[in-house]
Amino acid sequence: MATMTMMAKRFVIAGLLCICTSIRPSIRPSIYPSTMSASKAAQNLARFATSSASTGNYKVLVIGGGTGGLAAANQVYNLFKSQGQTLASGDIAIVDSNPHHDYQPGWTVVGSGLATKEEFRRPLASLIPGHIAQVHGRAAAFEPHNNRVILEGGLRVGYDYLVVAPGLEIKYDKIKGLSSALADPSSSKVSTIYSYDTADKTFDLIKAHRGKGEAIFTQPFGPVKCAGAPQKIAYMADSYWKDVAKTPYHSTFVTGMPTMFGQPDYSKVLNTLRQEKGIDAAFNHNLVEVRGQTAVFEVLAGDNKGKKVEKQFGLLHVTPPMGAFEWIKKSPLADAAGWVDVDAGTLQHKKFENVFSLGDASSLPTSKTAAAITAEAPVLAHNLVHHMQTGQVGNAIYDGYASCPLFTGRGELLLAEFKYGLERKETFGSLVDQSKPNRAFYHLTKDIFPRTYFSKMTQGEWFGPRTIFPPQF
Ligand code: UQ1
Repeated sequence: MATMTMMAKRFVIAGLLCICTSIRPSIRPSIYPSTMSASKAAQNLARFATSSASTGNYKVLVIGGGTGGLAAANQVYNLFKSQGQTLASGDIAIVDSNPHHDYQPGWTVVGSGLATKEEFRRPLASLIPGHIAQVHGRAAAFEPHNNRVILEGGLRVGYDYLVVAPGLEIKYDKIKGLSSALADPSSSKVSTIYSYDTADKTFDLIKAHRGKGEAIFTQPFGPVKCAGAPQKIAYMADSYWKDVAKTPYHSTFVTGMPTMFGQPDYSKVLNTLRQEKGIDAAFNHNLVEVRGQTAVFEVLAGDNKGKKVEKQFGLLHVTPPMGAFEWIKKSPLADAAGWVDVDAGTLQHKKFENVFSLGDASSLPTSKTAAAITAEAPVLAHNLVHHMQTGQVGNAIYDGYASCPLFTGRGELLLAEFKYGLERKETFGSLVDQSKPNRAFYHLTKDIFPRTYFSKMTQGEWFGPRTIFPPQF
């Protein structure tokens, strides 16, 4: 009977996964109600169209061709189109000098030896449709009072509306000795899945590890993108050594944070899971130096606060500290921590009404994940377009939805989903217990999401769980 129920649940989830991948969510008018007549809207648009795109003044300028930038640029374009007011080719531009776009959630899969890093890389230009321009440059400063962005090299680009989505900076240099240890391809036993360059080195090290010395997996104190990834790779390595290589090993998760995960329910589950797997842990221990095969940690809390602890390792997986880009930090757009200071609900800048932000660079007090973008981008697009058309920000409110699909081993994944206030907001919660790892979610994340990402999400045609339950703005 229990098996029957499990089979029925699996059947329902499999059905839902099919729906997820087969629905082509053409922007439904019900999601984006037109609030004014087309002619009125055209007049308002003309008010903002200060000069043609070819002179370098764009109606909507998007900083960053990453997950947030691509989703936002396309959703703004698609939204106008759905209202019968197609923007001219080049009215929207994306500023990015990167020749590539990487599906970064895939790097855990690469580090686990289950895919190559090339599978998750595309030429950036191939993801930017012809009607959206690409400015090949790197933003270096903002002049929001003049509606201008300054690029490296001094070029000034004007805009009517600005979307800031350049991501965050990985601060390798905050850990002494880390950069050189990572760069060393052979002798060093140090790697990270947080970089295209070393994601595959991670699996090389895991494969070569024969239990000689402790395997240490670190997480820094402070925000990092995909905050579950530091422990995901520990579980995937554990699973490889236990089930595939069948080698003896001893591994430890050493984190600068006080708990396994920010959301307390999932944190409890993950801590139990970690203990069951026999992975040791040290909390409030922040990696500060890598010296040969010695890792130095600073203790951040408790009786030993401020003390340094040294640990020898046979393998070290580092999650480097991360933070806002310095050029954003010193700009008028930044909050005290350097994030782009936007309203947590509307995604509009708190001081400059024609500036919006989403993703890792934003001050949104939620997890920095690709899944969060699925909920942020439609809110941003609706509110920005409404402002272009009426001079008032729209009424769409982001609830903080973010998700962390946590690989807990080969063939199992815990789908953590939550919103502001760390309240769980589970898509499949009425069908399955999302506080337990599940094989269907493993395949959804490993096999289906990457395809959905490149075919739909980067084109502004994917709304995550909202694809099934469309938002009502
Ligand atoms: C999602 O939509 C998505 O985009 C393709 C992901 O990949 C980056 C995700 O990891 C998650 C969790 C979602 C959310 C969607 C559902 C159906 C839970």
